[in-house]
Amino acid sequence: MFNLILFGPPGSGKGTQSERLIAKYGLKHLSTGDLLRNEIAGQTPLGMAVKNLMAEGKLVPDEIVIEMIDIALENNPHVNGFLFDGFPRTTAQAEALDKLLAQKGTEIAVVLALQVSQEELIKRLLNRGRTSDRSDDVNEDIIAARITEYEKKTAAVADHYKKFGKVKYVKGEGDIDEIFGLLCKEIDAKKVA
Ligand code: B4P
Repeated sequence: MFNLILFGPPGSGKGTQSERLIAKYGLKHLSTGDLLRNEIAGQTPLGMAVKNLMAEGKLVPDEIVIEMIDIALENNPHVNGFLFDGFPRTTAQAEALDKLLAQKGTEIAVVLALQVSQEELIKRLLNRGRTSDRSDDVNEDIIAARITEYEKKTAAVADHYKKFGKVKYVKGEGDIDEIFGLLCKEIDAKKVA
């Protein structure tokens, strides 16, 4: 199994690049953002519980996302590997993921960390807010709250995986195809190693 984490601040291109990577490498895409938005769209009790937090740009509680990932791993026993997008977002989530994968006799092969300036992140998210129905992209205050959550709680996830030498930084600004090429280069290097 080849499991990777696509890491980066909100708007760094995780969702965009994930779509291409899963098509090329045949990985199962697990985006906690998508899973949570599906719960909201389906008006499930879980969706109702997280709706306001997400709209305010705050992270949802660790127990909720860890449980969602646990179920998703159980439901996909025969895949080539997983691409985790937007998860883990806290050190507690990273430790839980490592444990769940170890129970299945596998681990994270690489963490690809997209690097994008704050100015560009805000520009991209406001732009998406104009064309999508994502309530967390509509104004600069909510976007700033998401970036603050990232700095306070999520940036530490890279430090967690750095301890195991698993983090590779990739320039996340510029042409989407070019960034995809850089990500593929890192994955291919890991696959032959
Ligand atoms: P996510 O759904 O993960 O959303 P995101 O961080 O905003 O990034 P996303 O992947 O959507 O955007 P992308 O960078 O691809 O999270 C949303 C919320 O869910 C969180 O705030 C939180 O509340 C909750 N949540 C999710 N997971 C959680 C967890 N594990 N724990 C707790 N809470 C959790 O793209 C952004 C825009 O940039 C797009 O419009 C795209 O077209 C554009 N773009 C991409 N690449 C570009 C490029 N190279 N050049 C120009 N534009 C580009």
